[in-house]
Amino acid sequence: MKLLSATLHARVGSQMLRCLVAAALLVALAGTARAESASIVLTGADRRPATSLNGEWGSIIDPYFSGLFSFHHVEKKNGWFMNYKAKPGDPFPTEYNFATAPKLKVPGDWNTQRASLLYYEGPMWYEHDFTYQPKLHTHVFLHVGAANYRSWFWVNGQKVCQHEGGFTAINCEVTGALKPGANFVVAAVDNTRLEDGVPGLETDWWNYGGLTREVSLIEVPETFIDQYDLHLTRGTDSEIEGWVHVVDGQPGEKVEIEIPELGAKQTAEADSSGHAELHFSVKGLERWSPETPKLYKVELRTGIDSVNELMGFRTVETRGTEILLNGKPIFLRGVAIHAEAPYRTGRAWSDKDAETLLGWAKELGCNYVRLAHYPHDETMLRAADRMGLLVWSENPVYWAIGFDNPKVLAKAKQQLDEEINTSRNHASIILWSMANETPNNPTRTQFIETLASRARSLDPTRLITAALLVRAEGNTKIVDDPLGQALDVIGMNEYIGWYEGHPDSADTTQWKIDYEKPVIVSEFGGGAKAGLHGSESERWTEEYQAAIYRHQLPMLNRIPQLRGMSPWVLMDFRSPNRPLTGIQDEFNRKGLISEQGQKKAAFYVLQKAYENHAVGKAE
Ligand code: GCB
Repeated sequence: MKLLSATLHARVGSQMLRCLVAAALLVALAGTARAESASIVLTGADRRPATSLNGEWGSIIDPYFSGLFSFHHVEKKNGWFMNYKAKPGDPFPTEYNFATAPKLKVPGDWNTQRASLLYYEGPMWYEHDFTYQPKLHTHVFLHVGAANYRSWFWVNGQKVCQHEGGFTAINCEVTGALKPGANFVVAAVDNTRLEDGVPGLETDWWNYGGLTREVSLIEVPETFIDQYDLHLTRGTDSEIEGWVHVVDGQPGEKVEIEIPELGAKQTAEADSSGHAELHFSVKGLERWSPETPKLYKVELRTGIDSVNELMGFRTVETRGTEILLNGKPIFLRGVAIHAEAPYRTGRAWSDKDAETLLGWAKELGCNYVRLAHYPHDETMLRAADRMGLLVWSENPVYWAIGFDNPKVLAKAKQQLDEEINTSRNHASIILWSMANETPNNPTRTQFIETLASRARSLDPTRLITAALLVRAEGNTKIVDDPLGQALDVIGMNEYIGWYEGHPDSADTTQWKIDYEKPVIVSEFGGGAKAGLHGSESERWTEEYQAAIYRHQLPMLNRIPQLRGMSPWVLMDFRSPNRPLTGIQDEFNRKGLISEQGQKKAAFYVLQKAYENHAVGKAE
């Protein structure tokens, strides 16, 4: 790569000269190269023209964290790996070389790319060469869809940012670090589980590490739109409201929104903080719903910056124990989904992965999916918008994390902010879930209440939920977790017939739910190995799993507030908690479909129930 770009430059000398002049100008404009800056949120990053940095990246495994935190090395500063090209006069022999190191595909977790990395938890170094020609009056961001779990980035040896959180996008400004011609980016990604991480030390999914989502360079003008929110006003079918935020604009900077198909055009002025409020009426709007997932082209402009969005408009609210979509009660026929890639396994990230997973949900008869247990890739949300699937999107607060640690709260808040600010324009998302199955104690309750009010203040247009645990007294299941007070919709998980009793235990189960709020049974289910057949009383057979579903459905109908369900889970997924040889082989087998796409008997039980509207109040 380096050689190639050098020859290229020799051949196009005059172009090179132009580049150098441009670079000089750029440096003059930017002052000295910018110091490391925090990652920012770029709403609709996937709608902007981008230069892909996907492909083969050199990779060096660093199990002792030597590159990050080496104590014996003179360069004690973080990241000695990043300078691997700056060798002249180096007193040390080169002990690392990305050019000769094995490659990893980006995007992609490392675990499923090399057998020796299946269980690896620790830092991995990545390097990629690219050519770039700086442009005047342009900010450039290194966009990383997600890197699990902590990540550090350098461009041409200059640190550009670091990030924590494995499921939200990173946007590092790299303008001052780029140069004309050959450039290189180095990333350190560490998937070590942390006691003060979110999630924490224990989960029931594989801790896939690496640059798991797409990587690109995004260029925006000097004055640009970083975030926006447009939605239909609750209680109306023709009022659109929201805001646009402009970076580095003048007070009074004009913002324009156009929805050509509706003949709607609206302008607003940004205040001194770059915030422009919008509110306008449209005629003839077709509202987005699972039956009519109508998306409009929306153009957002300020100065020479523009974002071409694709958006649906709908409202969601609760009334008593109802969930109303566009003012009408809806029952959420759903299924829970992990970001496990169908067929090839590993972390899902592509359009194809999204189309396969959500295609199966549609085939099942779903109008809704619970995207567990962390924010999924933007491609999933775009596909849900397109295919007409309502979405529950979840912050990775899972099981027992460090609820008493303010650092953990700050991390959970940061990931929630990133999730909401990135994904708030997807019509498909109706629920923000704060957490999954957390222990009932006051410290936990306060922690999650803080998140819930944060989510409400960021986005008052959606419903707040969490998957609660259920307790039992004899045959009665009780939902009285005080956290329910902070939620608009109560999610709850139960495993009758699997972790307790038998499938027919559901026949005699009674429910006592202390909240007059809509309830979603966010999980139920049981394991089966695809192709393993036997009697209904034999665990792990498809018949046993199907029996769980058959007995659950009438029981669910005895919950008066039941407004939705998302059985666990659409597809088998990899988890180190599931070692049973010959059956699980490190896969959670509660899928209705195996990771190789084989549908199990329970798939058809649920499909039939959804087809016949056999569960839930008729809409
Ligand atoms: C749960 C968790 C989910 C697990 C599932 C199971 O309650 O929310 O992440 O995978 O149970 O299979 O036990």
